[in-house]
Amino acid sequence: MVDKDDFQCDFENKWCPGCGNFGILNAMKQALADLEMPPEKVLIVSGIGQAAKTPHFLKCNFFHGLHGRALPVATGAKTANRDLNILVNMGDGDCYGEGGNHFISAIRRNIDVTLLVHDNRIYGLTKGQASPTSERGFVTRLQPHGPRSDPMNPAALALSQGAGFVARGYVGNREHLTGLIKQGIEYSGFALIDIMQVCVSFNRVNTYEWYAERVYDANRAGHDENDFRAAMNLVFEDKEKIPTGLIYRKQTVPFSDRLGRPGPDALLREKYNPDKVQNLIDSA
Ligand SMILES: Cc1ncc(C[n+]2csc(CCOP(=O)(O)OP(=O)(O)O)c2C)c(N)n1
Ligand SMILES: [Mg+2]
Repeated sequence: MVDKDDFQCDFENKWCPGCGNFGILNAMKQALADLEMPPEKVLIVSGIGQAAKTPHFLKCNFFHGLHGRALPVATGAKTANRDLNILVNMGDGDCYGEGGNHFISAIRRNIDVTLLVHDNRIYGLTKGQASPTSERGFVTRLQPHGPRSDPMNPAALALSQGAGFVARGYVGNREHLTGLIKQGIEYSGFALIDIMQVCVSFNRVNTYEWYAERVYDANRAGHDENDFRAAMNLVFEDKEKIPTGLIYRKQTVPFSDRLGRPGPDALLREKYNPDKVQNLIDSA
């Protein structure tokens, strides 16, 4: 039996008291334990930012890489070892800004990972600049008039690029978020969970109170996650309400199955042979 505490790691944590990241960390542990995933079968990949520190606080395999580049690393890891359950933690800046192109490519390739975006609408680590999901006019110390650009719509972008699993969670609703993470892990293919995460230090607009007035459970309100048109309508809904839950799900062929390699984890079992590599270099 796998327990939530099996993932407990006592590395010093410097997230601010009240940070929404704690809720995501706890929901991840709960989801992994509920699914009976042994830590040695789990790999967490991240980039750079406060969100990207999440794997430091989980006792399992992890790779903390470059800003915006978590998804290419996850693609390589999954391609080499299909047995790994891979979760990717990225911030809104990390994923939708610096790593925006990788985000689109990962969707189109349908890499078999669960992407958790800690979407706090701000660059937290670098102390509060506007991110791709900040509203136009969102004033920061760097942008006294706010950004001039309109915010990105990650769920709509993911749907438009053919994503087979698109969900939106909220840190203030931990049980609901845990359920979405579990469904994302169980999904075969690329799963996006865009998580409304509160940054208590640098985003004084999108607070717990602000979300409490807007967030609702779309599935409970009758949304059918199998209906693509309904999903598209939902993600363009009036901004005064924020639908959360499973927005869209369809069956897809994951990237590892598209490669057509013989065994399920052949690359992992293949012995490293430097002569073969040298021959390849010499023949170029
Ligand atoms: C190539 C590169 N560009 C810029 C930075 C500076 N930088 C570090 S984290 C970050 C953005 C963090 O924002 P987000 O991804 O939303 O994460 P959060 O801290 O809000 O969780 C930036 C711009 C960097 N480390 N590397
Ligand atoms: Mg952020």
